[in-house]
Amino acid sequence: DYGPAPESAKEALAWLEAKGGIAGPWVGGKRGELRADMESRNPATGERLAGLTKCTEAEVNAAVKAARKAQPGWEKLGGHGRAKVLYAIARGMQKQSRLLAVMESLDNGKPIRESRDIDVPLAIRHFYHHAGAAQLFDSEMAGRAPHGVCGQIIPWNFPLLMLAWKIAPALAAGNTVVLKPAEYTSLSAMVFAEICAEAGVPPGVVNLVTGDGETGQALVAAEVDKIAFTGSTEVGRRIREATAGRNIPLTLELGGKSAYIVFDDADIDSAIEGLVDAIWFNQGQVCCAGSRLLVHEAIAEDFHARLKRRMDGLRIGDPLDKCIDVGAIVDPVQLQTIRTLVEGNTAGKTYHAACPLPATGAFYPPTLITGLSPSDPLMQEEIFGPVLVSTTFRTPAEAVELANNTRYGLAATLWTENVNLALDMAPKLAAGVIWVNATNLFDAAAPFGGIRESGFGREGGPEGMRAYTKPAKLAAAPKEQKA
Ligand code: TXE
Repeated sequence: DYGPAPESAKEALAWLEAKGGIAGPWVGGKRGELRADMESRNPATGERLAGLTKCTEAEVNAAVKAARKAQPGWEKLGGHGRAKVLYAIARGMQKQSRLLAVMESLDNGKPIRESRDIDVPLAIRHFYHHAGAAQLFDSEMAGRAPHGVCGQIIPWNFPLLMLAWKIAPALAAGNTVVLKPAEYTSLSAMVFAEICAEAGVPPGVVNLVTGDGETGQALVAAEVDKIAFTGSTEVGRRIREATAGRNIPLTLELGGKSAYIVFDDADIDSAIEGLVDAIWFNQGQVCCAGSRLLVHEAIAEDFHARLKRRMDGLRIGDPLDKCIDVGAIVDPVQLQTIRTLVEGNTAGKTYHAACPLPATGAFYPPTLITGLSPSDPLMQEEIFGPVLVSTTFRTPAEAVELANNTRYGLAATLWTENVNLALDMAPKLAAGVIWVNATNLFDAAAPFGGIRESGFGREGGPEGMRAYTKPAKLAAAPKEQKA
């Protein structure tokens, strides 16, 4: 039970106040300098939640140094030793799950139902899974060694979950990390740092540097041995350019415009519920959001009519209200980006859900746009908001062609009762993840990642673990022979 909304918020805000009201770096097992260079606001109300230290290049380098110092000891602890610590982190997160969920919803604007039932439990599961992976490291990853110090940069849409995706496998493999949370959402990382200290994570094994893109740039330029990034395709490209010529392993998880394909034999009620999850989960701010609906021409009219009725019934409002389906957009700037994209569009037909919006705060109604041509910018560009675009198809071949007509390739969803059709379609779709009669399913044991401009590398599962290792022979080579 998360109690009445104002009570939960009070508790989280009191926690922040007790910590000085500033989210700052966590380096070498201690909080670094707290300065209110920037600030974090609650997007649902506009209220200031905390100040935020924007870490300088010198502070980033100090964090990398702390991670470097701690790495050999962490590696020598061995898989079983590291597993004990990872289990302790997972247990610590379970104990603090209420604080984590409320903090996440305050900071990001996502419905508490989602942070409580999805973000936080999945993040915890990631640590449990990787505790197991650490235990098996010496037997299953024989001949592999950690990279050393990993620089990790994460976005604001799943602050705690992305932190878990990055930190858990890196630690399991014997790396130490310097992670930069996104500027809009650093508060759950602050709670996480304290959980690490209580769980007995040795100082310097986990380091956090708060800040914006400039802090991120400093981390990319620092003496790290691997870089993992999740965020926009544009920044991913810049990181690739910045690291070109440096022999450094890089994984990028970037944007998407994932197709959600509904055939005429689909279970329509389920397909509509799936679509609610695909595009209105986390206000559509999901890299693999099913943001492009492709629906069979024979059922399109009826499908759109039923979808609109369902949209009208969505409840949008205070993220801390347990009955809310759709919360706030992460920041007014992001809200403006969505508005500009949708309102600048003159083609097709736009439908905004009739559900009432709160009078203030960064809210945007669930939106459906039909009748666009495949080359229309809204059919091609990631909107990263609660906006679904829809088009129709006649044959499976046409569905494949439309689905693949994008520069992205993160995910795709197929909805049909004909399993042979699904099995025939799946390999033809240019996407890293394909869901059949389901959507947005994630598991720590299953690798996740994209192709094309959605990035490269996998997170989760054995592939994800492997990305945090290299051949042990290379690790043992003298430094000058490494490149
Ligand atoms: O992302 P950025 P933004 C997409 C989505 C959204 C758009 C912009 O379309 O509308 O990106 O969001 C750090 N070197 N996605 O601007 O800038 C930054 O501080 C190193 C998709 O918020 O990519 C943050 O920690 N780091 C996406 C992180 O990169 C830099 C999730 C991501 O921010 C940097 C988020 C630089 N030069 C946005 N510049 C997904 N795939 O899930 C910024 N950063």
